[in-house]
Amino acid sequence: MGLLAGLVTDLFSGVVGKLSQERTNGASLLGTLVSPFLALFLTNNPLPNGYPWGTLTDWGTNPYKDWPHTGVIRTYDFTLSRGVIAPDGYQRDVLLVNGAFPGPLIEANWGDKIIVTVRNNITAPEEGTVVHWHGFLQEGTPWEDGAPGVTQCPITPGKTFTYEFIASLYGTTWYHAHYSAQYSGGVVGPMVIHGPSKAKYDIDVGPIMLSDWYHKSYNDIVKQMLAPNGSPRVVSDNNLINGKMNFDCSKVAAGDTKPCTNNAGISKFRLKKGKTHRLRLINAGAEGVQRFTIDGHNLTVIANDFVPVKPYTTKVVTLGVGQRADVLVTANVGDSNSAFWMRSNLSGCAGTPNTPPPANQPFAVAAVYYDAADTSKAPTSKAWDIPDAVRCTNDDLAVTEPLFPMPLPAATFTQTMDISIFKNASDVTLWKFDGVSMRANYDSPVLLQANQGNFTFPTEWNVRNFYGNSSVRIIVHNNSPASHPMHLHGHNFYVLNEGPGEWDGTIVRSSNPQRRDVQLVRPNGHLVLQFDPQPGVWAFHCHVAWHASGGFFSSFVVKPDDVKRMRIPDTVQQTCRQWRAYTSTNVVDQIDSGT
Ligand SMILES: *[C@@H]1O[C@H](CO)[C@@H](O)[C@H](O)[C@H]1NC(C)=O
Ligand SMILES: *[C@@H]1O[C@H](CO)[C@@H](O)[C@H](O)[C@H]1NC(C)=O
Ligand SMILES: *[C@@H]1O[C@H](CO)[C@@H](O)[C@H](O)[C@H]1NC(C)=O
Ligand SMILES: *[C@@H]1O[C@H](CO)[C@@H](O)[C@H](O)[C@H]1NC(C)=O
Ligand SMILES: *[C@@H]1O[C@H](CO)[C@@H](O)[C@H](O)[C@H]1NC(C)=O
Ligand SMILES: *[C@@H]1O[C@H](CO)[C@@H](O)[C@H](O)[C@H]1NC(C)=O
Ligand SMILES: [Cu+2]
Repeated sequence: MGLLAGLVTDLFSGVVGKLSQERTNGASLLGTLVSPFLALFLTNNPLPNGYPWGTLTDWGTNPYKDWPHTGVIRTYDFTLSRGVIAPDGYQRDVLLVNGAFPGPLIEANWGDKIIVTVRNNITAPEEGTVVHWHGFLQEGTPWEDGAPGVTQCPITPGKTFTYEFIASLYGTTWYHAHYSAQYSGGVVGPMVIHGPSKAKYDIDVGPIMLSDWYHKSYNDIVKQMLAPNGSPRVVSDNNLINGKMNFDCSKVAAGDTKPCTNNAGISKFRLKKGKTHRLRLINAGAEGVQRFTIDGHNLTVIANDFVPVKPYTTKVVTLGVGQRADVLVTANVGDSNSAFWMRSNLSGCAGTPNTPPPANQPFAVAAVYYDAADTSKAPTSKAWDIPDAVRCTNDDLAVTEPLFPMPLPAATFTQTMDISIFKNASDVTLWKFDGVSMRANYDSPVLLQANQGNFTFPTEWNVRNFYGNSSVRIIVHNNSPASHPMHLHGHNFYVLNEGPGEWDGTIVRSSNPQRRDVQLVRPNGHLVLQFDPQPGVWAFHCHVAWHASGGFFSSFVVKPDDVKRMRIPDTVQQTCRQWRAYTSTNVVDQIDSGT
């Protein structure tokens, strides 16, 4: 008992952290008690009808057709650099956005324009980079999407690229590097787009980022995984809430001389007794499925990804990588001195019911304090007792109903895409998606070639052209014993059904199916989705960083005639010219698919 009790005490006793916030998270203040609540919206001038979005609503406005034209611009300057921090007490080399992990919050109102200048200051050694704005539709601006080899060339070390796009959807999302598995090394940050909400709440607690965490660099992980006879199974070392958690330093491998501090410090949150709070949950990890709870509290889900839903109450929210959930939590459990554990567990999702999670330490905790609670004391609450029957799937599609109803249109084309794992002739384990293991060409993005009117692509780019189809159905067959968070850029897709084995042809609530931008396909199961294309070239891939690295990635060309007519700003071509000039004198070791 002594050993186990010792371990539990270690992991749960970082309420007064042993390391400074600067040492654990650099310039980030997320997860500390000085991190402010968010305003319900940013003050614009004027405010028609009292809101930046005037009379538009989340229940009566079709957000794919109509959004506010605020004329307001939100400008951010990001510098990506190497740094050294210890998010869980184990010190390692990371990549930081403006010196912070997680990176700075981007905040805007629905309909604002967001302009972010990204400077690549990743040196010694140098790396290219690209930043993706997850979940934005990029209507008319697919070149701002940030997918290397798909929509742009990488940003050369020392150079900048300025992204400009309209926040035409609202809710909770994140940005992350999309170059190799770079984002798992630290290039991630939250985004909040304020918009209308039929569900009422008093306080916006802001982003809560959940992420598995690795003590090795992404470069070492990918190289090991993609070595001859390497294992496709990557195991994380820890699980973080807003970039923070403790680690049991006795678990550090013998011979590893990196400094490690027990009880580095966990995240803390403040709730106001009697008030209803909005929590913005984001799975910003590389691989693991998160199961999020707060002891004793119900969670009322009001949005999945960028899609407001009819509120439903649950004790646990399941999030695959890339997924978000906005939940309301009312602080009405106990008196104002109460404190509770917030928990996020990485779930064992590979195949059999008792598969251990792909993590050495899968249990993240944070402390939640009501107004008058002593924030130097650890909570003593007990975890919800939740049956763990289905751990690799999202909430039942029967309960996740969009607030703004949209009936499923007739599909004009159906494409089946199989997921499989194989060994290539060099004994390297890779993924195939619809028969191809993808490898991007950093020098030649699909979008720029398509814009020239050339739609003949090398097989290894794994491009599908859907021409003028108005609604495309995709049947994903998972012939692998792992679950995969499937993500389509530039769209909210309809989720028609998902389950084990083969699809039986039935559709869940065709009058108004769930829409979102990431959905889990379960091990050896199926996922059926459909999307109404908007012109561009859009990545469709598994969001597990390691699987995408192993080739589990495709791109969709849609409405090619419109793509040909697009007038792409010269800065996009300039980024390619800079990159080609750079790579003509520097060897870029493309260690994986590129994305
Ligand atoms: C660029 O990165 C280096 C560390 O690699 C850092 O010392 C320097 O401050 C960074 N520059 C900027 C402008 O952030
Ligand atoms: C949680 O929700 C359940 C079912 O809706 C309800 O019976 C229960 O009282 C709620 N608990 C709290 C603490 O609000
Ligand atoms: C999370 O893990 C804890 C053990 O630390 C367990 O008590 C709890 O039931 C788990 N929660 C879920 C939702 O699986
Ligand atoms: C197998 O895949 C690895 C990693 O992508 C690659 O470096 C190697 O060239 C491939 N081998 C063959 C024979 O295609
Ligand atoms: C179209 O692009 C491919 C490379 O993706 C190239 O091999 C081919 O020559 C190009 N065709 C034309 C007509 O330029
Ligand atoms: C839909 O896409 C398929 C697959 O590329 C193509 O064969 C078909 O012609 C497209 N239909 C229309 C109406 O463009
Ligand atoms: Cu995957």
